[in-house]
Order: sequence, then structure tokens, then C-alpha cells
Amino acid sequence: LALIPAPTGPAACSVVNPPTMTAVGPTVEETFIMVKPDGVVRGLAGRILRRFEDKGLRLVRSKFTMADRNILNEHYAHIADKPFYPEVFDYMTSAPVFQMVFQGPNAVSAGRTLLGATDPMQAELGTVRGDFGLGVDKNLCHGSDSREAAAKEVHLWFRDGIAASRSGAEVPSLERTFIMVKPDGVQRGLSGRILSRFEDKGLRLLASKHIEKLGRPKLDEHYAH
Ligand code: IDP
Ligand code: MG
Repeated sequence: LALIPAPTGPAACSVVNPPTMTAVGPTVEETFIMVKPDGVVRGLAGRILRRFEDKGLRLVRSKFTMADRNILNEHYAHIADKPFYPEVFDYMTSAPVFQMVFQGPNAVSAGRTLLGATDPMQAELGTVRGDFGLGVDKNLCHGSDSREAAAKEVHLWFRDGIAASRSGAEVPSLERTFIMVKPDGVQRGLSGRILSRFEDKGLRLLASKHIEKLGRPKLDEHYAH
């Protein structure tokens, strides 16, 4: 402790006369994050979700679905005239996507930082793309790049609510099981860790939804026994 210089100047004054906390501080934002088909197929949805929860962002919506083709075209309107867009479209519709909305201070830029650069070969290690990807054609995850884009994307992908969505990837001969992360797990930001345990075991996610508050009738039926 003796080695740490004593604070001087304005910082020292603030100890005596602390500034009020209300006027400053980052704004709470929402951002739209989507695990792309390569991330889903490789069983990385939970690990990716976990990184956002570990950062302190709060999961407020999610669904697991095949991307609607029309919405996808709207979502990627800014690259629709690029020569690589047909490839992007085929990739994005090749398997289900896992879509999420996170809330938190500076959620948009925090989300972009967690993702890393668009090209995984340029992305820093420690980021989702840097750690898990090898090429720009399969970069694992989407994240809104501005508050405006986030508002637009949340509206685009969630305007129909969070109806139970099916991936269309079911294999009838295989068994299915129903897993529910309970409120304490969700509130403590453990959804990603729990989901990744199932994916790591080799089980495939087939459907998912985030329910803000369970209704009594549904609960009564679930716990009828
Ligand atoms: P972003 O996802 O990092 O915001 P954008 O420039 O918005 O990057 O591009 C949207 C998506 O288009 C990228 O995430 C990637 O999947 C795809 N993409 C971008 N550039 C290329 C490319 O040169 N070849 C193939 N796909 C690309
Ligand atoms: Mg973008």
C-alpha cells in the first residue's frame, strides 16, 4: 500500500465531496445477437450465450428458428448487392439460428467487442469469432453495430412475438427431452453455461424460447403431478 501514490487533484476532492451518480453513467441499451447456422450446428450456441452473460449483459428475449427468408433479406439489405450475398443467404438459411436480445449498459458496443472483427482471421483471440472461426464466410454470430440497427433488428426478428418456434431439424426416430432453465438460473446469467453442458454432451438444440413470466395455467399443467 505504501507504494501507491496518494491521490491528488480533483480525484482526491471527490472523496471529500463525491459527485452525484445520477447524471453520469452509460445508457442501458438493447442489442440483437444471433448465433448463425455454423455456430448452432457446431453446438456453440450455449458457449456464445455464456460470453454475453459473463460480460454482465441480461438475456431478455430469445428464440430458435430457421431464419425467415424475407426478414433475412431486410436484415442484410446493406450487403444485398455484394457479389458474396447469395453465398451469405444460402449459409444463413442452411440450418437454424439462435436469436437473442441482450440488455445492459453500452450493450451494442459491448456486443461488438465480444464478437470481434467480421473476418475471424482478423479477429482478436478472446473474441467469439477470433476463438471459434476460420473464415469470413462462416463467422458464427451476428451483433447489431449501432443503437439504430439494434432497434430495427429487434423489431424485425421479434415483431411476431416469441411464439414457440421449431427448427424443422427434428429427426423423428430420435428422443427429445424438455429442459427449462428456472428463474434463478436465468437471473444469475447461467443460461449459456447450462445450455452448453447439453451441447457439449452432443445433444442438439431443437427449439427454444425465453419466457418473461410464466402464466399460472401453464405452470399448473406442468406441475399437475
Ligand atoms: P458484421 O457481421 O461484422 O456486422 P457486415 O459487414 O455487416 O459484418 O457483413 C454482414 C455479414 O456478411 C458478415 O457477418 C459475414 O457473414 C458476411 N460477409 C461480409 N463480408 C463477406 C465476404 O467478403 N465474404 C463472405 N461473406 C461476407
Ligand atoms: Mg453488420
